[in-house]
Amino acid sequence: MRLTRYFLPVLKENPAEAQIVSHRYMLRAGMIKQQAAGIYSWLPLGYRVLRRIEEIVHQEQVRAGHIPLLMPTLQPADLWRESGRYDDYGQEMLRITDRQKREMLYGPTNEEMITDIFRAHVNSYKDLPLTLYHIQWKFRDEMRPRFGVMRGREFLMKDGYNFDVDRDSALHAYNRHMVSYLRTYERMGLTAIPMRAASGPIGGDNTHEFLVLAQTGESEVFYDDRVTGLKLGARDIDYDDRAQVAKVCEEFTTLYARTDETHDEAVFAGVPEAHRKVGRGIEVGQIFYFGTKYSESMGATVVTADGSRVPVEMGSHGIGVSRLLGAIIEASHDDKGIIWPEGVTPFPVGIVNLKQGDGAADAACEGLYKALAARGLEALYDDRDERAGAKFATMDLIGLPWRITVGPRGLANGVVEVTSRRTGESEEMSPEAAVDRIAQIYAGR
Ligand code: 5CA
Repeated sequence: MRLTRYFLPVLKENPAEAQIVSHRYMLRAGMIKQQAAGIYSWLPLGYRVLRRIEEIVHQEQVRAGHIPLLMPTLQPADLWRESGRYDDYGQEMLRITDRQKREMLYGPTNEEMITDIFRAHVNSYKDLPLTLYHIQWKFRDEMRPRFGVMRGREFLMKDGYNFDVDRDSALHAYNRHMVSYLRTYERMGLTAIPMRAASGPIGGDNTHEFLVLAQTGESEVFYDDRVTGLKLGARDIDYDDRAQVAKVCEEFTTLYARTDETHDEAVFAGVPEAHRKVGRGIEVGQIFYFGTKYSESMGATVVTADGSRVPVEMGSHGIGVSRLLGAIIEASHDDKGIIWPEGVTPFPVGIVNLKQGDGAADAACEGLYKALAARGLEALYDDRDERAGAKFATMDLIGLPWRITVGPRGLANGVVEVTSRRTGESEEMSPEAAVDRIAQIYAGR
């Protein structure tokens, strides 16, 4: 993408309404625009990151054997009357009446609708296990929408629902989600710690939240700091292997890590003092096992091997897709701007032309741009007629992890400069070597 042809409405001033760094940088980098309290347009740069995050979520869900579909944002109120949640949900639910005077709502979550789909089409244990998920906009009329996309009213969520014939299978589905989430967050450059949590309006007795440690997080968290060193890494997971999946979950949930809702001082006191930490965290996901709460009230049953009919065992599992942009920025920035992890960056690399209009510099930039494209890498080429300082400031603000700087002086010696946004370190090399270097960094992504 050539910057002169792009739409990147960068702000020079700090927007007064933004209280936390991620919100500030998302506005300044021209990623989002507020349209109403807690409701945002996703401008091209923000939309690219959002799509990238969605893609990673999809890949890891499919890898775990879960199946994507898409349910609507609007739902009939009657479904929610069946589960009893229509009245329970209170003012957070946005209620709408259509022209036929039918009561509708903008879905805050989809347990009822997915149970309705299930009961219409599945009848036998032979069709199980089944996990369906979607990535869809939700609406919750939050009392205090704030911090930009962190606590929006309209927000993008991945929500998945497992259907199993018995409790053990449903717990395996729970564990599968935990492991797939660990991998999802790691690919985004995040350490998200599963913490024992409370279930709230979703219900159920087994639930974990995934928290990214950050001073600006809304949740108070209590943990043994050795959990922050756990990594799933590239280990090979067989999602059908119940024992293996359970073992990974055990590894990640044995050390003390809880939110204030489930915190227990007496148990916490058992953590060696040097490792006992109290901090704040951003909740980027939550998984629930709730058994037959919805299947019983809504009549979603299956015939078992012995011919009896039982309500199906369920759980639901969410990732805050739009919130993740804020969480990633909170975890990865400096005073100049965002530092995108390679996994989610809107563009893999930026090209800065120090002297637009100089024949050699322009030709070298074009050459780099095309050579990168041929390797499947879309660079953001700053081809504006601007001072070098302004170009660097824009690149630093929008946070592309790598920058190639091209100027007449370097070119006279046959080199360009490759700079890491994270470390600030630069290295001179030939344009060909620069393309190889960037391609190598992103190989296998
Ligand atoms: N049905 C279940 C799981 S599918 C559910 O709704 N879970 S949830 O309430 O925990 O939401 C899932 C995730 O969505 C949360 O972990 C959080 O990351 C994100 N989320 C929730 N509310 C908001 C909000 N107002 N703004 C942005 N993200 C939100």
